[in-house]
Amino acid sequence: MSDLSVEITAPNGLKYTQPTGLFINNEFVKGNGGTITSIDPATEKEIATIHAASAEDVDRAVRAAHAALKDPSWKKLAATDRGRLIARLADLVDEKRETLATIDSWDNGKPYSVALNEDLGEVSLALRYYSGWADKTYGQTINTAPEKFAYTLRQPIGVVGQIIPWNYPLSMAAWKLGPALACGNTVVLKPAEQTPLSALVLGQLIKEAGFPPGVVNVVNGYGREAGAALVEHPLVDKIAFTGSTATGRQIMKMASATLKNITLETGGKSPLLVFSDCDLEQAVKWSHAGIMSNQGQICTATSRIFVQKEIYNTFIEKYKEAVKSTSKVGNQWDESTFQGPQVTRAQYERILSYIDIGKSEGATVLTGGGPYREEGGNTDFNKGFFIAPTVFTNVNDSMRICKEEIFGPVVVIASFETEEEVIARANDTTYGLGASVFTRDIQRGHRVAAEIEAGMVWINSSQDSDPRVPFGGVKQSGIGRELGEAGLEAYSQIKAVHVNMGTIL
Ligand code: TXE
Repeated sequence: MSDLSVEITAPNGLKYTQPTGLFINNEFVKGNGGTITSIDPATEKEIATIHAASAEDVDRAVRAAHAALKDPSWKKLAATDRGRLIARLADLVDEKRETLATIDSWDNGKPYSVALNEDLGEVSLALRYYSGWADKTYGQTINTAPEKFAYTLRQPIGVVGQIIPWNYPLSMAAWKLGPALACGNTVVLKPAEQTPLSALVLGQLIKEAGFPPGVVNVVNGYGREAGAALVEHPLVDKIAFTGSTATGRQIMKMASATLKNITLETGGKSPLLVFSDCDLEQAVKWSHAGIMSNQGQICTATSRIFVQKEIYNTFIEKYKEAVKSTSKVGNQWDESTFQGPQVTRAQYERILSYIDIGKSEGATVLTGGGPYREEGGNTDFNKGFFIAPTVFTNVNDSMRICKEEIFGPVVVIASFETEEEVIARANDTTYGLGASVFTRDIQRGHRVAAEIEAGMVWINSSQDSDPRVPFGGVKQSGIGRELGEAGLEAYSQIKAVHVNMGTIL
C-alpha cells in the first residue's frame, strides 16, 4: 500500500479525505506492520484500508515524541500557550464535528446522532476543560527548618503511550490527550484496530492547530504488535490504557520491565440497585439507558440490575415495555435508531455466545435472546452485527452472565430483599467501576454510595460522566483516575527541591 490518503463518500453523503498513513512528526508516513481494513458493521462492507505500524514504526514515533519533549518549541512553550493550542484543537474539532461524527458512526456502528451530539460534544468539552488547566498546575512551598525550605515542581512525566479502545474512539482519545498535553507531555496514541479512522483526521487537526512536530503521534496497529511495542519501549515513560481487564493485566506485566508509570481503565460488571421507595419511571428509564446505550459497549454499563422484591414484577413489566418502545434497532444513519450494530463480528459472536450461556444456565429470556433479524426499515438485517436487546430474569448471582462482562445489549435483572443483602451481592465481584442506586431516601442514597465498592456511583441516574469529574475503577476495573483535577495527577510528576538558605550543616 503506498497511498497515504483516500477520497471517501460516506453513506450519509459526506465527502472527505481519509488519511491512511501513520501520523509521525506531523506527517503521514507509510507503516510496515501490514494493513487494517475497516468494516461498516451494519453492512459488512469495507470502508477503507489503512497502514498498520510495526515495532520499528512505533520506535520511530516514540523517538519523535522523545525529541519533541526536549525541543524548545514544546519544552519552553509558555503554559498559557500550551493551553491555547489545546483550545484551538477543540475549535477545530467543533468545526469538523460532522466529519468526525460520520467517521466514528460508520466505523463503530453507533447512531450518527449519538456520535454527533454525545461523543463529539464530549471530545470538545474535555479538550476545552484541560486547555484551562495548562497554566494552573502548581507545586507547593514547604517550610522544613529555620534556614531551609523545600518546594515542589509539577513536571511532565515524559513520553506517554496511550492505548485506546473502539467503543468511544474520539472521546477516549480526547480524555487522554487533554490532560497529557496540558501537563506538557508528548504522546504516541494507538487507536484500536477496530476503529482506526477518526484518529487520523484528528492528527490532521493537531497539525493544523499548531502543535510542534512529534508532540502527538498517531500509530494505528494491532495490539500484540504495535500496542506491545509501545508498552515495552524503554523511551516511553508512561502507559495510559483503556480496554479489557485481560489486556490490562498483560500491559502491567510488560510495563514492569521498565517500571513504567501506568493508568488502566478496564472492564466492569456494574450493579444498579432499585429500592422500592424509588421513582419507578426514572429507575426504568435510566436502567435501560445504563446498559442499552452505545449497543451495551460501555465500560461502566450497569449490566446487573437488582430490584427490591416488592416492586420486582412491576419493574420487569415496565422494563420490557421500555425495551420495546425505546431500543429501536437499525443502521447508524436512520434517525430513529437507538441501537446500531455491534462493532465487529468478533464482538457480535462473543455476545451471542454469552446469550447461549445464559440460556443453558437456566435463565429466562424476557426479551431478545439472539441476533436481530426483523425485516423492514432502511436496514438489511441479514447483514451486519445486530443483536436483539436481551433481558434475562430468573438469574442467580453465580451464573456466568451475572459475573462476566458481556459488553453488549444484554442485562440481568435479579431481586433482593434488604439493603444489607444487596450491598453484599453488588460488591461480590472482581470488578469495581460504576454503580447506581435508585431511592427517594436521601440518607439511604448516600449510605449505599459510600458502601459500594466502585470508582463512581450515580444516585438516581446512570452513566453520567463529565470531564470535570474523576473517572476510574477500583479492584480489577483499573488503576488511577482520568478526568477532573485527578486526571492531572496521572500525567505529571512531582519533583521536590530542597533549598538551604543558611550555613548550618
Ligand atoms: O480489548 P483489548 P478488545 C472489554 C470488553 C470487550 C473485551 C475485548 O469486555 O468485549 O474487552 O475487547 C490494545 N499490548 N473492553 O479485544 O484487547 C488494542 O489494540 C498492548 C472494555 O477490543 O483490551 C486496543 O487498542 N496493547 C473496554 C486496546 O488494547 C494491546 C473497551 C483494547 O483492546 C494488546 C474495550 C497488547 N498485548 C473492550 N492487546 C472498556 N474498559 O471500555 C490489545 N491491545
